[in-house]
Amino acid sequence: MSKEELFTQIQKAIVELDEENLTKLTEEAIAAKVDPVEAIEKAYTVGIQRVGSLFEVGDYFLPELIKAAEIVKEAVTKIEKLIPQDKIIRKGKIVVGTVAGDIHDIGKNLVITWLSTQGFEVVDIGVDCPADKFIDRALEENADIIGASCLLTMTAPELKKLIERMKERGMRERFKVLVGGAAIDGAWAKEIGADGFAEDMREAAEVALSLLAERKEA
Ligand code: B1M
Repeated sequence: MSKEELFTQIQKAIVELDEENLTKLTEEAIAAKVDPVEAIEKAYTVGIQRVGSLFEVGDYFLPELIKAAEIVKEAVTKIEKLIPQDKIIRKGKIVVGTVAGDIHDIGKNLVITWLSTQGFEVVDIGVDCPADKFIDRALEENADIIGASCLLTMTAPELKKLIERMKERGMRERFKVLVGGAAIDGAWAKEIGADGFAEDMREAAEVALSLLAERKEA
């Protein structure tokens, strides 16, 4: 099977919630030593986004959304192991979580994996994190950057709250703030005063690196 065909089959297995086939196809992808990031972006992410669209139009319901998330999470955990580690230098420390009220973590976990493989030390603070949890952990860990993920329009104001809480606590200059997730864009990130926005996991590492450089210059 060609790589393109394999990716199409993976997307199809996700949309059909066919766990057995997805496991088989994921093993095939691993045996074929596919580029893990390409597979994540072009096969698994596209598949779960299609499930999201079916949910949005009412063809799929919450149980289907949950099932799709479970099988994608498991498959991505296996594929991620193919990502080579950049162990040369520790570039910086980043505390990453999903905002309060939001339990989506597939994208956050991918961002964490990618940042880790790019030389960042990452502290995962989980999902449903209030603003103070980000700040407290960043202080405890002596982090350089706070990274916040947000998938729901309803919880996007939590990102604004995070910046405001940092200001209230006199911490705004202490940490750089990187935000991302399907519910927001670069314009919103700018509007709330975040230091950086990233569309995907690769961009997250690029932006985190530039934020680190800005910190060192300051
Ligand atoms: Co939900 N969900 N969900 N969901 N879900 C969305 C987000 C939605 C768009 C689906 C839809 O209607 N089309 C919609 C939100 C609409 C909106 O607000 N605009 C939605 C909804 C409505 C809900 C519920 C409210 C449904 C309900 O209960 N009625 C509910 C909310 C629960 C809650 O959080 N309180 C809910 C629940 C769930 C599940 C639990 C079933 C499951 C999540 C399981 C899990 O994460 N463990 C789920 C899923 C799977 C989705 C979709 C289908 C897929 C999300 C995903 O994993 N994408 C999603 C539809 C969609 O996104 N199109 C949807 C794949 C992942 C690789 O991409 O997360 O975007 P993503 O991450 C990317 C980038 O965004 C970026 O990099 C990542 C990797 O490249 N990125 C960052 C992410 N975080 C970043 C942080 C950074 C930088 C980049 O810096 C720190």
